[in-house]
Amino acid sequence: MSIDRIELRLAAMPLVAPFETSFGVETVEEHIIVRVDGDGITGWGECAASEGPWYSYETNQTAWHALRDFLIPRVFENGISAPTEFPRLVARVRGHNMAKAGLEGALWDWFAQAQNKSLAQMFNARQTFQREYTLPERIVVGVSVGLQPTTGALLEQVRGYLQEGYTRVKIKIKPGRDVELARALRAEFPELRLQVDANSAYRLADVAIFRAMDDLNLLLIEQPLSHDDIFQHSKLQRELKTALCLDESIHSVDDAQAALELGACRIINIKPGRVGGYTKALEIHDAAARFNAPVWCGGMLESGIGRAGNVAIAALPNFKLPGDLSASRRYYKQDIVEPEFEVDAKGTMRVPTAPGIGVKVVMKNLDAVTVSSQVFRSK
Ligand code: OSB
Ligand code: MG
Repeated sequence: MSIDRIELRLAAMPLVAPFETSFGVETVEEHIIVRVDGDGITGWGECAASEGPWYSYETNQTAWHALRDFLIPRVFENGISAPTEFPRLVARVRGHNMAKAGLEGALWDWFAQAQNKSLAQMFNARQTFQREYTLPERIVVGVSVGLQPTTGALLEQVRGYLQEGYTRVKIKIKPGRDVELARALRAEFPELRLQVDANSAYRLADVAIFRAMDDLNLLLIEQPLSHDDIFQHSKLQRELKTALCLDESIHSVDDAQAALELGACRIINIKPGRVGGYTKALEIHDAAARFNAPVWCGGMLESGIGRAGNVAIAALPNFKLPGDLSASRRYYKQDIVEPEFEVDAKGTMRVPTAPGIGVKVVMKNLDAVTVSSQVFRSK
């Protein structure tokens, strides 16, 4: 079995509505789509980096560079016989986790199809938390709602999502737009499973803001402090009843262990892109379980290609909280896969069962959003 062709495409996908966080606004999501071919099988992956280095230092340009000059040549030179080998194969490349994850995701899809298994089955076979675990047909998912121009507009957005079936809502906060938003939502929806995400916008000195949210029965507070901090978060967690959850700060299983041992958080947001792919995500899933710490699957506004793998991994047993895995239509007018991802009236999503990512890439739709592409071949 061998992969002899790899293609990168920069895809610019217009969002149905601008997505605003404490670090900026996005109106078009640009992601690199990775295609691997060999032995008549095509595998697809998605790199979650974006245009600018706002959420992480990676951008589409740095990811393209890492893929073209280091990661793709490594796969061609060395060959690969299982996607779980990928992290070791590219370990010499420091960082560039999103670039790695884009290629690794395509390899997972390729190998899963070669074995006629779904990604969820592949992942379940590798997790060590509950060996005899039966995969669910559907998982409960959540929706991440960006900052809105007014509190009224936020309430209206959330009401709309609840009507669509979502049962867990995350709102973005930033200094000046925090306690008041959380309070307004709590007053309007007393039973709602609600959480907030600060995307690193605060300092430890802002502890009073988090104390003010401590009685709102939030599921968690996500990444309040610096994107590269663990220690200050451990100090903040000691001041609060509400669980902290780290996103930006966790890049590896070592980071996850350090954070849990230090008490910097009680919950971890696993984004396969941020941690360098599904193999690493599985390790963090297992490590968190040993600390009795639940994990959930974060999102980077992925198209159906990246979403498929995220939904598959979110079906594992220690993904105990609903992920940021919303319906295709919450992000895009038209997804690049078929069938699109849908959320039912109970706020659940089907876990694909067909081989590989389990959804078909619609070439016409992908071509329509492709801005540039490059093909690489093994010698
Ligand atoms: O912090 O979780 C985040 C989107 C882009 C960058 C960072 C984040 C997010 C989200 C959206 O919250 C999650 C989704 O894909 O629905
Ligand atoms: Mg986050």
